[in-house]
This record gives sequence, structure tokens and C-alpha cells, in this order.
Amino acid sequence: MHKRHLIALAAAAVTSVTLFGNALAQSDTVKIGVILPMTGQQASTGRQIDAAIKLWVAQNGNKVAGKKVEVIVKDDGSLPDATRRLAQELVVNDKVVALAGFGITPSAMVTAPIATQSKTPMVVMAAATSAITEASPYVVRTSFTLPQASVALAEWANKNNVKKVVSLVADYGPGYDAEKFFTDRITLNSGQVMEKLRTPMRAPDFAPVLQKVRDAKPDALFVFLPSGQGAAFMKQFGERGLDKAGIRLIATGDVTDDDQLNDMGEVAMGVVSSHHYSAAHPTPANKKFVDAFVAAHKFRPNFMAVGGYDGMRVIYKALEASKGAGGDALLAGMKGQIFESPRGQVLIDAQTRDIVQDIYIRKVEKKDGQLWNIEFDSVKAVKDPGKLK
Ligand code: VNL
Repeated sequence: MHKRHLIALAAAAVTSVTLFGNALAQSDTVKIGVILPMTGQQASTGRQIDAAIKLWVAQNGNKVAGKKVEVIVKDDGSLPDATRRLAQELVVNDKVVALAGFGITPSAMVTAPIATQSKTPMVVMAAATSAITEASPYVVRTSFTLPQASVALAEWANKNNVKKVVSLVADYGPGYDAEKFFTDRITLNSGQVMEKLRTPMRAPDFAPVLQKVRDAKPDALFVFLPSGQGAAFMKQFGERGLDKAGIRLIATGDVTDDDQLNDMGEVAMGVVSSHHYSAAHPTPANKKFVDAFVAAHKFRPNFMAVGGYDGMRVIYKALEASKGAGGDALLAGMKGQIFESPRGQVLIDAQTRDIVQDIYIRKVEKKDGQLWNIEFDSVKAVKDPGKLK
């Protein structure tokens, strides 16, 4: 054979190998598009979930169903317009099989129509307004709902002689859910909500509302504020002497947030809260999770981190079931998953696509020089009461 001919043949072989290789690489990668607030007011939520996703991948590898998993994290600064643009780009340009993250309710709500149109499963790891799962049949939630936490706390208040309450919530979706479901339940059982106060979601000033609480002299103040605001609120509650005035503070666990709890000081001691996750949850599975998380990231995981970690679990297992396919096959693999989360046993309800989980009643206590939410009671397998309207 001529030498020139041989070279041409070899070149053709290289080209076809390269083309074949590229095609393989394409179909052998599945992308997950994660949108989180990595900057701005909700940055702690982004930091927690991002850290949890990294831990999941470090522990479980980046291969599922024979395909390479690529996680793309985008920062929306918790601005819904940015969330919408990023979700569109991830679906159209990156061709992600799943969208995930969503630090706040408005970010989840603007993405829901994109999930529906593109048939892309959308895993809500943080946002907690009940109605989010009804905004698209492609939404699956691994966080919690405010009605889950608020009803359980109202029942605890009823049983513990807390009669007159003032409620204070952030002035948007999850706050309205907390206010409504807490109020409805406590009044059903002869409690009374004297006043319903709201603070802006962004840059709230707690001074005027705390003055109103002081004047109303309730047995207790019920509070929901989004993750990240708890420490500032707690400080002002103490500075204005509400604890000394005998007004008991009860809250959803978003306020006694593990992300900030250790810096809250004496004023947080004894505060009773209700939530689906405490870093102090006493099971081997949780201890393993917390130890690995702290070793990798040098801070304590909070409920947002668990929503992110479990969200990755739901996506990985669904990818195994769909053999790496997206769309309806992937969604089907998410529905009905039952597993042991660091928070306890959970179920992704196949009908509602929302999470069913235990809600714990906890009290802030000091252990080994650190503050923790210590669980002392629980309500088992709570379905979102918001769906039972
Ligand atoms: C939401 C709910 C956000 C609970 C939170 O923290 C939270 C939400 C950022 O649905 O917007 O703790």
C-alpha cells in the first residue's frame, strides 16, 4: 500500500473515533441544573444546600445508571426574574434533565411554568409554601411546608396552656401559610390569636412589631421568619426585654435555625419550636450525616442542607429507575420514594409529590457548651395540611 493512502486511512479512523467519542460523551452525561441564592439576603440557604449537594456527590460518586452526572449551580441572588432567566437557560441551552434548589417561594413559583412546558422535573429543596407543588405537575418537594410545622406547634400550645397568642410572620407566601394554619388550629381548640403582625420579607425592622407585642401582653408570641433572619430577631426580642416581660417565644424551626443557633445566646434558651429537622436528631443516620457534613464544610448543617441532600437522593434514585432518561420517566421515578433521611423516615407522596414526614417539637438547650434544638415530642408521618383544604 502507498504510504499516502495509509495516512489517509489512519486520519479517517481517528476522525470517526473522535466523532463516536463525542456522541458517547454527549449521551453519557446527565446534567442537573441547581438554582440557589448564593449571594444576597438568602445566601446562607444557598451555602447550606450547595454544601449538602457537594457532600452527596462526594459520598455517592458522579455516575448514575452508567452516565456521568454534572451538577450546574447558578446563583439567582433570590431574585425571581433571575431565577426565571436561569431556569430557561438551563433547560434550553444546557438541556438539564432536572431543575433543583429554589431558596424562596417566588423563585419556585416563576419556574413552575417552565418545568411544565419543558416536562422537566423540578425538585424544590428549600421553598415551603404549600401551593408550590400545585403550580406544576413536575414539582417534587424535599423540604417541608409551613402548614406541617405550624399545625403541630398550635397543637402543642393548646396542650400546654398557651391561650392568648400574637402571631408574627414574614409578609409573603410561607408567612401567610404559617399565620393561617397556626391560627385556625389554635382557635379550633379554644386558644386565641390577639393580633396578626407581618414584617417585610426583605430587610425587616422588628422594632415596631415587637413594641406592639409588648403592649398586647400575650402568653406567647408565635413567629415564622425565613431562614437567615432568626438571629437578628432573637437579639431584638432580648434587647427589648420581651423575655423578661414573661412573653413566651414559640416559633417554627426556621427561627431557631441550626445555621445561626449557636450565636443566639441566652435569649434563645428554652424556646420551643416545631420542625422536620434538627442537627441534634438522635439517630445513627443523622449523626453520620452531621459528622460528614461538618468534616467537609466546617459548619453545622441546618434544615436547608437536609432538603438539598435528600433532593439529590431523590434525583439519583429516579435516574437509576429511568436509566438516565429525563421527562416523565424521571418524574415517575421520583414519585413514591420512601427512605431514611437524616431527619427520619420520609415519603414522596405519589399523588401530591410533596414530602410526608415527622414533625418534631423541640426546645433550645445547651449541650457541651453549644446550643441545640432538642426534640422532646413528635407528630408522625405528617402530610401537608395545606392539601387538605
Ligand atoms: C421559605 C420558607 C424560605 C421557609 C425560607 O428561608 C424558609 C420560602 C429562606 O418558601 O420562601 O425558612
